[in-house]
Amino acid sequence: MPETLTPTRGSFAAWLEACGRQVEPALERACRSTSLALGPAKLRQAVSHALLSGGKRVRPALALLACEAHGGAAELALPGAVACEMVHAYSLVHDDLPCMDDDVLRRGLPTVHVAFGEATAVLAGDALLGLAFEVLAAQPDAATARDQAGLLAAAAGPAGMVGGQQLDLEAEGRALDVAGVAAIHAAKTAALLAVSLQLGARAAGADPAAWTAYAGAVGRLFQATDDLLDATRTTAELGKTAGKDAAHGKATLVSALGLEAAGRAAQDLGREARAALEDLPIERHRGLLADLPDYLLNRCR
Ligand code: GRG
Repeated sequence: MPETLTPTRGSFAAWLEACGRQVEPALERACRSTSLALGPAKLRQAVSHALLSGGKRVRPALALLACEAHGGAAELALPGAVACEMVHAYSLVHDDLPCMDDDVLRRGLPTVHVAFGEATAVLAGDALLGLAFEVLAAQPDAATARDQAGLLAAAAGPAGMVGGQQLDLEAEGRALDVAGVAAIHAAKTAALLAVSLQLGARAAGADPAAWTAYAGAVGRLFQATDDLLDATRTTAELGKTAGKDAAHGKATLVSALGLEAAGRAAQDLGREARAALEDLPIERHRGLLADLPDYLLNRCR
């Protein structure tokens, strides 16, 4: 059995930190070893700004965790981990554009369109999406690459993240009920978080479908806590503009339920995730996966 990245400590925060030591160099390597290295200098800089300027790296950490949970070596999951983070970085660049959420601050730094101009920001997002699939395609095992590419494309596309963003835009200024908000969360945010776990499972040769319930609940919990953070934290704490959801009339868990009930709904999602964990056919890391909902419920950025 391969050595684990960390012992099976129950703290997801410690896991995230340990993963960073593998993920950050892998992201840097991907910038050097893909066709990005052949692109124009300004585009390379904009992509690097989007991809290498911090971030919690939750999606890569989930990919590595699911792979190890099935007994696979963490590095087997690195291509999927890098691909998910590239899609995530692209979504943030496009989400921050003036035609979308129009934000100037991300991870405590100017957003890509502020630093490099709007047109280059659009192209940097486009480049990151292509690079994600380039990274998957470069894997030696063709069946893994094909399966992971299909899963990631579905999660990122019209029935997943991009479709969720469309629903999110259409919901601005409208009073959605909690089911409407949950549908947006499932597509806009949960799909990519869930597929991060699923790509990790596939890297270990396991069936990604087994993760559907746990991963979906964790993904929706992630956006639920994002809604709560936006309503309760400061811009300095978040490294991105706080209070934007209310200012833009966004349909969120907080707008649908109020702050207290939104907190309770988030707790319910945590319970849903822990219940789904019981059914996962994994060999290890149950403690870390059980701690993940608590990490999300207690995070402050
Ligand atoms: C295709 C033009 C075009 C636009 C697409 C896909 C898209 C725009 C937006 C995706 C939706 C989106 C940005 C959802 C937000 C998800 C979310 C909670 C992001 C924050 O993730 P964290 O907290 O961020 O992991 P860090 O900075 O830590 O990586």
